[in-house]
Formats: sequence, C-alpha cells, structure tokens
Amino acid sequence: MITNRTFTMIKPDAVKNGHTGAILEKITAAGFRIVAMKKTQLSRLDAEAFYSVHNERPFFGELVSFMSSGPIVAAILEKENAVDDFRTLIGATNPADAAEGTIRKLYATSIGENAVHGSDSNENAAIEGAFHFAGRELF
Ligand code: FUP
Repeated sequence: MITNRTFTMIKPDAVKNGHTGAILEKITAAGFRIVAMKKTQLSRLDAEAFYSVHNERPFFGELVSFMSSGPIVAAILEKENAVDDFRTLIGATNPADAAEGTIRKLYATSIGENAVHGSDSNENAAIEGAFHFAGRELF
C-alpha cells in the first residue's frame, strides 16, 4: 500500500474566484508532486457519495449543493508524510481558525466554502483518489 499520497480538491469557491494557479503554486512549492490532476464538476450524486460519511450532519445538504455548484480541480499528490503535511498546509476547516499562511487562511471565505479538501487518513486518500481517477491517469 502506498502511504505517501493524499487527495485534494480545489473547491468551487476557489476555482470561481480565480485562485487555482496560486493554490497549485503553494502545493508544489511545499514539495508535493502532482501524480494526477483534472478539472471536473461533481454531480449532486457524486457529491453525496464522496461526502457520505457526513450524511447525518446538519450541513450535509449545503455541502452537497456547494460542492456540485461549479467546477473543481481534483488531484492526487505525493510527498513523504503527505496526508499530515497537506493538512498542515491547508489549515483548519474553519478559515477563522486557520494558521497564517495556510491555503484556507489565504483563500477560504467560510467553514462551508473553504477553498480546498485534503484527505484525513491514508485509507481515505486511497478511497478518494480512486473515486476520481483511473489507474491509467496516475503518473
Ligand atoms: P476537513 O477534513 O477539514 O475538510 O473537514 P470535515 O471533514 O470535518 O468537513 C468536510 C467539509 O464539510 C468541510 F470542508 C466543509 C463542510 N463543513 C461544514 O460546512 N460545516 C461544518 O461545521 C463542518 C464541515
């Protein structure tokens, strides 16, 4: 099992606001290698499936609507200690709590529209990467 990969999405707010290039620059400058990447849009069903772990939470409906509201950029990233280091790079879920210089501090507008996703475990990184990419799309 490869444990040095994580999965990210640049979310619809950040894509719409023109932050894709700046966010990718932060990611590569931090030492992550892009293994796979695409611009795509989640359907409502896709978003419900991707976030099914949250389906009992009060914010689930808003989360699904937001995540399917416009294009995203999905990517698989590689680096030693990828999952934890990427979560440090993006900062806390709520940008109000995110450390200075983190991607969410710089580009997120609210806890719901928080610019980027980062996997929370090696297991979820593998599941989430496989949700978006076929094996032949990984390099
Ligand atoms: P994170 O792992 O930091 O992306 O955060 P979570 O897995 O806890 O939440 C997933 C997504 O649900 C967040 F990115 C945004 C949304 N969310 C809310 O809209 N409200 C909340 O109170 C918590 C999460």
